[in-house]
Amino acid sequence: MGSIRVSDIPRIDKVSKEQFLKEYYEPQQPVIIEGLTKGWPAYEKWNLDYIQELAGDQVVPLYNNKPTRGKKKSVVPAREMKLTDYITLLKTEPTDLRMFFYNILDKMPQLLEDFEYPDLGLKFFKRLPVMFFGGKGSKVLAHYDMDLADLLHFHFHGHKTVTLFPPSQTPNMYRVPYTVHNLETIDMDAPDFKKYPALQHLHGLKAEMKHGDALYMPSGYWHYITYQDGGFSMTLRAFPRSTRKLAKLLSNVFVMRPFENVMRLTLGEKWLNYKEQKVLRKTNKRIEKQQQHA
Ligand SMILES: O=C(O)CCC(=O)C(=O)O
Repeated sequence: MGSIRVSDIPRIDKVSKEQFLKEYYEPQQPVIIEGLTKGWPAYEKWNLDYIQELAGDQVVPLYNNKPTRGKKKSVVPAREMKLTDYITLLKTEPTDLRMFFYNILDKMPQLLEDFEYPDLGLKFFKRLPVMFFGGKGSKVLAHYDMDLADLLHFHFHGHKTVTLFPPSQTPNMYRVPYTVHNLETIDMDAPDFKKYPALQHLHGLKAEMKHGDALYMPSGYWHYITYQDGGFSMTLRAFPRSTRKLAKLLSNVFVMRPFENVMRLTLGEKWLNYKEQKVLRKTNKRIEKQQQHA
């Protein structure tokens, strides 16, 4: 066992549009902007009690930390619950139950009055402001977003730890073919370097996000998250503008994902095992060769 090398994600209080574009967007550098939400009503209002009051009656799909196996689609809820009961759980005990990609526009439009799209030069896709909820101890598997959007990720209520890796480190992440996540058997907090030697070559960026923090996650960045307390976040996204990334976005969403779901539904476990063994073998062979030539 070991631990993955990390440095701190830089923190700033404020940033102008020009400075953001030059120092963060163009070089694709993550940053936490602490002051961005301070003038928003959300900064004062958004906590678990407020969401419980606002939308407690909704029945919501919840996902746990266990990967879906066998002849099932890649993303299947573990259970459904009334939001009010789920939030009570978040406030009172650890749970691995999470809720994700909950569209504010469709599900909690009142929240739109509490925040604004920051003027940072990003062209936000305003149809998709989405929320994520997690219980104390819940984990989000290392992945990147298949739409390759530049993301502004805001956290509310409590703390969570976020670790990022740039797209250039994908060869050492053990990405499962036809997906955007890495091997589910890897524990990124206590990685087994004997079994997964490529992880020793990673160098991540880490931060503990607190209420109101805004994290800029550049396009294609891997993120791995552990909730330290029950809490929630909101992500605003700006789709890529380059033709190469747009083509990749379309192929991820309309070719890769449907293909993966068909293979899962027809071959199930056989398909999953084949892909997992393939990435493990291929990555470890490359690392072994590198070591022989070092
Ligand atoms: O914080 C979470 O629960 C997940 C966030 C995430 O994966 C995202 O914004 O893309």
